[in-house]
Amino acid sequence: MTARAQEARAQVTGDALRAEQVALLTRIEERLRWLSSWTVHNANNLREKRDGLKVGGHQASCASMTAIMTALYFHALGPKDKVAVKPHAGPVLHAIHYLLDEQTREKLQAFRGLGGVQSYPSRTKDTIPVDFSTGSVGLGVAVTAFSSLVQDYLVAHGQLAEGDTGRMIALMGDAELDEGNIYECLIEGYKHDLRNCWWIVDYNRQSLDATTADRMFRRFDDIFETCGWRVVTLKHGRLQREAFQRPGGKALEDWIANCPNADFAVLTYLGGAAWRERLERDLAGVPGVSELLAAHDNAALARLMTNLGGHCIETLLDAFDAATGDQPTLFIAYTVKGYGLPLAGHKDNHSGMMNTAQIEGLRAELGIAPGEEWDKWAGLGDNLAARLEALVKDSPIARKTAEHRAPAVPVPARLPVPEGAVQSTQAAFGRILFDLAKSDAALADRIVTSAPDVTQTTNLGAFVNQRGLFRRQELADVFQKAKIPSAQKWSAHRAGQHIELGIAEHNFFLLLASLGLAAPHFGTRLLPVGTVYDPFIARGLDALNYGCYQDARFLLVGTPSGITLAGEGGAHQSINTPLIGMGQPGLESFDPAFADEVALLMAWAFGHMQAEDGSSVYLRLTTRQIEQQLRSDEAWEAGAIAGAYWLREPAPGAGAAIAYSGAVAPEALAAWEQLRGDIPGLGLLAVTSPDRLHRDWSAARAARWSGGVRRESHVERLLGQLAPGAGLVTVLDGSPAALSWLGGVRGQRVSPLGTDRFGQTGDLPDLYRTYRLDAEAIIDAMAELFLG
Ligand SMILES: Cc1ncc(C[n+]2csc(CCOP(=O)(O)OP(=O)(O)O)c2C)c(N)n1
Ligand SMILES: [Mg+2]
Repeated sequence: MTARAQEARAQVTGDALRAEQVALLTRIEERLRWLSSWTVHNANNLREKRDGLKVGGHQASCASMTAIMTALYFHALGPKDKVAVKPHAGPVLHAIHYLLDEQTREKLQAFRGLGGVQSYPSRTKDTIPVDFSTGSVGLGVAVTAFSSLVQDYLVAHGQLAEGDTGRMIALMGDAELDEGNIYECLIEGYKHDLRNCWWIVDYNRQSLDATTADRMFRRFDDIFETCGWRVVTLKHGRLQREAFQRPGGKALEDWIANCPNADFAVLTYLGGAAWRERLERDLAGVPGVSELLAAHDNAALARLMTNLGGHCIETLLDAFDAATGDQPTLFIAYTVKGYGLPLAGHKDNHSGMMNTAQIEGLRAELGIAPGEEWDKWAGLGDNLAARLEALVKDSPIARKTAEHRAPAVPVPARLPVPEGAVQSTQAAFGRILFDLAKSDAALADRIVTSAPDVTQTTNLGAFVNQRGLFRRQELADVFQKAKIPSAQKWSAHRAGQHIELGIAEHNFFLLLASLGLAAPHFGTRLLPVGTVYDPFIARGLDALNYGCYQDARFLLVGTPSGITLAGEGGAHQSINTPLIGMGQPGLESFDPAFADEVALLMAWAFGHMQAEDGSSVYLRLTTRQIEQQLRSDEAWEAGAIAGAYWLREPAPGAGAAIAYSGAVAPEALAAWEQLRGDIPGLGLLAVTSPDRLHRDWSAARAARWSGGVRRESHVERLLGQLAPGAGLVTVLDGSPAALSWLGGVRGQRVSPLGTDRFGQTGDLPDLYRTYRLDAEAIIDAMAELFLG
């Protein structure tokens, strides 16, 4: 045989194999469409209901993506790839793992019930492998870009072999393209030379409320290409492309190109007869069109018109195969929301559900007998079922290894306390990190710092001088080369340990989430330390919550904070962050006052971030220089970690105490000095963590009610040293509610001080007086408690 003949034969064999693969994957797509629909139907219509509430689920959003997910999971996905799945396509992901025998029927039947499959994929609550939790749209998309960056960081640091890298993939809805965080992430990604990242858009041109604006056509291509992405648009399926080649086909193609999204959706919903009527009208007299239409009955015409790229397995396989190399790639896969369901195209289909007759119709259409709804390959015959089973078992995703359990990084029992009789918590934090950076502790090598353009002003600069900026390509410090004096000597190289970010705080929190998942994702534990101006935590709050929800582990430092920031004024002074710290699950927050507390809490944090039942940690710091405490022993330390300790022990049964948090320690001490003559045995409670104190109190109470171990919480023990009717003055530079609850612990009277109005510029004496945080305010509050 000649070489050319051999080539031709190989082509024929290749085509036949592809056709076989497409035929099998088409069957799998049907199963995923069925199982996801049935899971939602079962939970809403068949399972017993006790509360009259809608269970919910998104059949149309699932059906929109089943072909995309089939082609991805059973063909394109490599064992090292990681995927963030569009939240409302969660049931499809579970159906995939059901086919892989990694999900149980019981869990699917309990969809959206306690202990069942979660509404949206969850790393921590679902039992199948979930690479990224999703739910708040946009976040699961952008996080993949930051995880690609983390992967590159590990490669550059010799912690991950280039051959063990994968693509970080987001399967996203088109409405996610409306979220601003996507574009912040694009810009940051471009700066960091993002690679190995795929975003696949389920471009059904419907969001929750509406069909999307026609004007956006091609705009996304421009935006992404500008930021260095390859854009692959999958507009038409094979049927359509073939039809376009026939006489009249070009007119049909143009008609589709110009059809408004809403019209396309309406016609999709109405079906074949409506398509025919409209096309006959719009394309009347165009040569070839009536023959083209006549060659399709109504069902075939509806199939043709909805044969978009995102529903054509062959088109998807070809596109995924062709996207070689590591350039970040956006696939815009045109789809129909509710494809293959009677809900297809209807504008209300986001939460719409098939009624019983409709789901029965789909069941019959797919050849599934009543009672066999949960059977993986029902109605397909043994031969086909065996081939499908084999395809599923042979797919790369079936070879995916379990997530890593990275060994812990040893943490020194103590971190040295910075010297100095007068210090701020922020400076102490910077100094402790600097000392670590100079040390050869294993811990220091795993710390990765980052900040949204506030590296210098949050005292990370010294660490960066020592350990360098991370860049895949070396970048000299031009100022240093030019011998221009500067405190910041920031050369960028592959071994650098600071990831420089632009000012967008949202990116910063997503990066912390990605870094904080390095251990399970890539098998190397990183200890991320991120600093942000405390009030701007609010800018990235949803992303912070997102990181915590996934159990990512990081140390967040909010600094400077409160009205203690004085000169910067009301727009920069944080007020409610102590409440954010208390209210955020997965984040243990602290408001320390002294440098030795900071050292203690940082050492504890590096351990807690690695503990099985640990969490992320948040330190709220300030630039206020305060006089340090002389300690006679280490007895205070356990209390400081638990959330509070007596800075001045009360006499047994004392009638009052002052409880303070953070920067106002000097005012609390001054007031204590002035009052202790009048109130014998007056206590002074240093509350390092209202958060931990409250959590422990709640847990102890809950344990009493639920038959758990009966124990006294730390705060009950502390306040139990006072008289039952004692008076408490609480004070912090933040919302007074963070401490006012202390009065409820033992029913003691409380007078809470704090800030509950916007701050303003001023010097500290003026501001503390104006906002009633000074010693005089504390004394007045105490007097009021006693005199009424
Ligand atoms: C941040 C955020 N806002 C609002 C919602 C509520 N919500 C869930 S899905 C959705 C629309 C999704 O449309 P699209 O991304 O196009 O997905 P489709 O279902 O069309 O595939 C909205 C508004 C959410 N989950 N997250
Ligand atoms: Mg959509």
